[in-house]
Amino acid sequence: MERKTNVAEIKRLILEKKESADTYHALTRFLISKGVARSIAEKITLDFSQDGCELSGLKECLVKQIHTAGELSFPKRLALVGPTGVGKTTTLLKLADYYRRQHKTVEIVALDQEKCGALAQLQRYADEWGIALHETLDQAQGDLVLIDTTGCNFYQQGRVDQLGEQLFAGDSVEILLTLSAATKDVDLYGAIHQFSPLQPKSLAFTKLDETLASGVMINVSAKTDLPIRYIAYGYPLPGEIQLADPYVITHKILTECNNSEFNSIRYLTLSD
Ligand SMILES: Nc1nc2c(ncn2[C@@H]2O[C@H](COP(=O)(O)OP(=O)(O)OP(=O)(O)O)[C@@H](O)[C@H]2O)c(=O)[nH]1
Ligand SMILES: [Mg+2]
Repeated sequence: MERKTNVAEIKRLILEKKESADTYHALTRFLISKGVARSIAEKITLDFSQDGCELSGLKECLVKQIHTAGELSFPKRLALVGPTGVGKTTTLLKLADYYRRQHKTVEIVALDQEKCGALAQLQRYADEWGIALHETLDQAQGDLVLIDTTGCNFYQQGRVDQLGEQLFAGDSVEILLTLSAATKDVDLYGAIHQFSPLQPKSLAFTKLDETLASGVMINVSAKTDLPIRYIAYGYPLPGEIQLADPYVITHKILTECNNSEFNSIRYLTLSD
């Protein structure tokens, strides 16, 4: 029968000073079960063992792998682009609320004219918060102009170029590539590759509440150059949005979803 490992077991092994294959194996398997790619999990485990297997050092071994972007500079025109349904519009509204609470002047541009109801949703919150909503880029101004874009099937020829033409017609716009943490690694890399002509500066990860494998964020950080700027979770609005912090992400990976029910689900991915 598959032996179940979790962070409690790893702690026990370390505290018993079992600096043996058992501890390394348990840690590697635990990280893989959290969505961390095998090669990266093994690297973290090696790093951990070279640091003397101190439990306090484990966090640092993960933190080192996560690249974050820090706060935006203002004024900024920020377009949320990404695959369909990942939470671009929702995250835009979370950001509008987050920054208006910090007394930034925020305006919204609704470029998604395709999705039924998208404009009405934005209008509702713009009215509630008393912020301007535009349907084109040229009129928008303020500390932060947030631009909602149409979801893009990035594997479909021409879709990303079309979006680029729409976004780069006017003043300079910074691209925030928005991705769901509940997406397979290969499609996360696919999105990063396919959207690269738009030269995104940073990433927002959404739907952290809808995955047991938030370790994919480590994979993306380790394998691509794009730093993570925001993490978002929860619905309905206001939900939760935070500037990405490697310690917070590490804490989530190590400690969340470790109860027995979630462990049984996650460990299905490890059993043959
Ligand atoms: N649980 C959870 N649901 C979310 C989150 N963000 C968005 N959603 C939900 O995901 C669905 C899609 O969200 P949207 O914000 O419309 O996504 P989008 O990327 O704008 O979608 P398109 O414009 O159609 O490409 C909605 O049902 C949202 O409520 C999140 O962080 N957690
Ligand atoms: Mg949308």
